[in-house]
Amino acid sequence: MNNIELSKEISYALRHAPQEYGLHLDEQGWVSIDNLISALKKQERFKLVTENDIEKMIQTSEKKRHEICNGKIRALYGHSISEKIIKKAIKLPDELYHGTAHRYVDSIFKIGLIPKDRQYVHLSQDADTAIIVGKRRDENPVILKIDSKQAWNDGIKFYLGNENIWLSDSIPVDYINLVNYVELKKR
Ligand code: HQG
Repeated sequence: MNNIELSKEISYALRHAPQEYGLHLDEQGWVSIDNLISALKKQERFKLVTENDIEKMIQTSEKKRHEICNGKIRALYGHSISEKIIKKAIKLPDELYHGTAHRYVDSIFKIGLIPKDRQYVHLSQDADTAIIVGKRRDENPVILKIDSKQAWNDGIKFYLGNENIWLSDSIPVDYINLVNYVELKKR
């Protein structure tokens, strides 16, 4: 068992398939860490997993995907389960970014950003994070700048994922602008 395997398994359980592990998320996505550990231990490769292993995995991960508090654990973003996780709406930066693939751009400029298979659209706090996200789908990703200040003023809600990731229900075309990726790379 390594940290990446453990992180992926916990993300799968807490974002996409809690029922496969006999878990039920509360409305903010929390489950008892003991219940998660018992469920993981049923698999040979996780049979020795401890709470300490999970804490270490979270601390050493390059992204803050999970959070532990008072004997509970939750995924901070990325959910696809049908029961929507309630996120707190809070004030956000004036601009946010979204990295995506060229092949999606026409559709995005027709209907806006939509959550697709997840519960929320995922937006990045800065362009560098957006480039990393976009590179998952396109070697030279398209970076979109979101006028979050205007969107917020017009009543669109944003929710905090972690310190780099913001969430929204959807982003209409009016608030989306193309950023020149070549310009970003020169910085
Ligand atoms: C695109 C990872 C066509 C959207 C990342 C994206 C992130 C549209 C794809 C987090 C569209 C969905 C989420 C439209 C949106 N037409 N395509 N109207 N609207 N799309 O994976 O934001 O490593 O669900 O541009 O780093 O790429 O797992 O979302 O390309 O933070 O922790 O549809 O997941 O984090 O893809 O990534 P995703 P995402 P982890």
